Amino acid sequence: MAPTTAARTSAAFLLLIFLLAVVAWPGAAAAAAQAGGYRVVSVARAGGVLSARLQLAGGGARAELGPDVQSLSLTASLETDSRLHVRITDADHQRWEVPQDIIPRNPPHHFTLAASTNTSPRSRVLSAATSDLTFTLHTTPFFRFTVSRRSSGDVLFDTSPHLVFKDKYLELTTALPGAMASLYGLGEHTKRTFRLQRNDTFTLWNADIAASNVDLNLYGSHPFYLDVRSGAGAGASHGVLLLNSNGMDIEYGGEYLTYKVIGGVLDFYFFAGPTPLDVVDQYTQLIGRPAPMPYWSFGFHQCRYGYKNLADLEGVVAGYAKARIPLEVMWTDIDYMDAFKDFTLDPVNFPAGPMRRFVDRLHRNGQKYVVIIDPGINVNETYGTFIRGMQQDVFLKWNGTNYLGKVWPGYVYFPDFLNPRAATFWAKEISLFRRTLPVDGLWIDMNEISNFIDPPTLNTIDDPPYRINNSGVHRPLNNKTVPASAVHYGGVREYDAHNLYGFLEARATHAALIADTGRRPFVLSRSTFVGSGRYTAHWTGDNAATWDDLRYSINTMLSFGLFGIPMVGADICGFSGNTTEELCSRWIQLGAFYPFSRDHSAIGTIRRELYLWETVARSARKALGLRYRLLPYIYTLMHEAHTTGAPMARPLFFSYPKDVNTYGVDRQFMLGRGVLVSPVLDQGATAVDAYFPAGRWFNLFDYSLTVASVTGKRVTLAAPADTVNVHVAGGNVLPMQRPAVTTSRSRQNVFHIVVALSKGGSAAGELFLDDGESPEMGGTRGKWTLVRFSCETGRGGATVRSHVVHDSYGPSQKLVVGKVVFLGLRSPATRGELAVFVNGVKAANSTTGHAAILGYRRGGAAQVTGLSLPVGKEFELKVAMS
Ligand code: MIG
Repeated sequence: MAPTTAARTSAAFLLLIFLLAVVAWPGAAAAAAQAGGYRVVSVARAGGVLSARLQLAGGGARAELGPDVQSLSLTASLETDSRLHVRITDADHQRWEVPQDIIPRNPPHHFTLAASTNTSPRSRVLSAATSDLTFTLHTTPFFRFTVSRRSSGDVLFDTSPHLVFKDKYLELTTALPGAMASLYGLGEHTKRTFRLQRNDTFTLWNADIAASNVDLNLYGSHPFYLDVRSGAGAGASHGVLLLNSNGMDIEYGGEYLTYKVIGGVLDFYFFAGPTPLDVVDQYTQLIGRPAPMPYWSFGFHQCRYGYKNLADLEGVVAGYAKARIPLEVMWTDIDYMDAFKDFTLDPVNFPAGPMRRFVDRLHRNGQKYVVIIDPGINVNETYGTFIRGMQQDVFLKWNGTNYLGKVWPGYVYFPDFLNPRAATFWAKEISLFRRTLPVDGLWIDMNEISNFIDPPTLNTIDDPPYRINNSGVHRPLNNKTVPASAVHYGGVREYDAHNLYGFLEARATHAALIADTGRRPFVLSRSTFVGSGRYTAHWTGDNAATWDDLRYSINTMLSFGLFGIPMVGADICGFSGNTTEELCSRWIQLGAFYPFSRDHSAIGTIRRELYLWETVARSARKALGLRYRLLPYIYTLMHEAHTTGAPMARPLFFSYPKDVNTYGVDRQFMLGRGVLVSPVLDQGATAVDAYFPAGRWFNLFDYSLTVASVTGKRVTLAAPADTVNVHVAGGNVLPMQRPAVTTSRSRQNVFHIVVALSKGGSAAGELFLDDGESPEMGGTRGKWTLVRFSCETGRGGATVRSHVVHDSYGPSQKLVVGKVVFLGLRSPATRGELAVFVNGVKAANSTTGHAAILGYRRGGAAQVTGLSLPVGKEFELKVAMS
């Protein structure tokens, strides 16, 4: 039937206004070639939630990708004073969404702010007095929306009218203010820079692709970015999450960002900031706070793929002891298993009895033991784990039967962790195994899921019409994983849940360890998703022993801090390929400051335990020595991460958001607020070009004042072979402790407080203490102590005060501060005129025997030693200058 004249006229009219819209919208030039777009047919507000119905207009777009969804529903709600939620989905059909138990969400109409709306002929504005975010729904001529910052008027998100919504293809573009916006996140990828570069596509589809490949989709999916704005009000930051587990390409063009997603819904969360720390706080409030990690996990870890037998392991442990390099945790890769079957031991090379005695010995020595497990369960009628898995029917299905994959043990079935029975099965297997070998943590690998079989692509689920840029060459979804058409518990398609597998396995493993040990679990997962930090640490996967990968490890580490997975590190000395003495030496100098510090390497490559070269051993002793001195500070950062989401390893701009020069810095990073690590990242280099934001910076190895500047400054630092540059910024108090070869010993040692004074003469910091292994960290049931330190300087001298915020951890009364080091103290008029007062009483060597000032150096380093101040008791220590 021919269309009526009226219909033809209105279609022509719509096309005209669409073209006008395209011209009006700045980033729309690229989109102009294709039609697409929706009209707003109704808008309503109820209880602070704006709802709208959108109707397809303009004849649809990209017909080759399937028919458009005719009618969409949109809801926008200001869920908290710093979080805006915008969800767009099919108005008439339910679609796949990330399950509530993975990321619990507020149901719409609940817990939203009392918002108001303003209506103009062209738009509808949702805002609230307490929210800095404003949502604007534009109705004319086509639907689009903007998110802006009320306080500055800055437009943060500005969608194009070119919205595409099909069953297997969603597309949305937002305009960005070019170089005024610095973006970070959108992982997991190995990138050459931490700040995202324009004209790049970020593909998210979990894959077993070695991290040594730059720019490819790797093991995890995190569709979250942090946007830091320059210009007036520099440093204003916000975050954007697209909560969606389907495969996607995100194209970043500088002036725009386009999401091309192959399923689910458009579920956006905007986090108002305005500081970078605020953004991760708000983000982890939604996705879950990072799990506390046990104290021991901040010690140094040694691993290798290819340890031959128990004697080999024992030799490595002995090698560390002999070299006096701290070794906290010994690891074993798949080599320990009987024919690579999970929860078994190779009876010849890693026999149960001797292995048990080995682990007991490690434990007696204050050391720990961690092993790997893979998800694939060998199909083998004589294998207990397999038999029990079959009985409990826990495996992933395909075409009505268990999906048969292939990994190290040969043919395998994969536990379907969407099935609650799988978590129960898994917990039982872990518990049984721990009766044979009481491992302290578990390393879960290959959980993308990695499959040695390439399943055939049979239908449009395995091979949808839009091919994301999988593996950089638009490989089918099934490539080296289970089929997208495999079916999980509840009928969920692998197509939708693929990116969740690692998350679910980590959750099950975490729960299993808590249940079996009653202690704080340590889980290390290769594959991750939004919220995985609630359960697991992450390592960056298979890097190569190259100088490039040494460098890029900082980018990935910092990205995972943004993703709410602060416990992260790369394989120190490089995984694949042969490392060199120099590379390994520089790598431990950097890796000693990864939150998760582990040396690991691939089978068939040269060994790289740190004691194997004298120069590497020297670097290790020096760098790890500082790490162990800093453990109280690092562990306090874990508590901060757990309570506020703050990354442990952070980009410089987290501490100096107004300094735009920091936005591109990725060859240095900070631990917490105040410690700056400036490693050597180039072969042959014996100096480092380091950037120091304004302020005073003191070298943490020799306490010298390196920089004092009212502006940011580039400085060339000497970095001889055994040296890594680590500085503390004036204004910080660092709790430190005398080091030891294990953390259980260093934890008993005397504390040293380093007070790095700002130019104004003040400093602050805190110390968190607990037993390091109770499941809860802080909180209402836990036993813990939090002490805040502050220092003020006046004409009379400098006074350090401790304020006990909370104290239910008994040993805080026995552990003592033995030394306070002042950095940047104003020089006394004449030498030797410093006096110490402890809680108002003058402490002199001769009279009290308790405190003495040892030396005063240029740059203002003075130390007070011989103290014995219980950590859990408030004290005041004054250094007076007469
Ligand atoms: O197919 O378990 O990323 O750390 O050593 C390789 C052997 C499987 C990949 C991990 C790597 C580990 C290796 N694994």
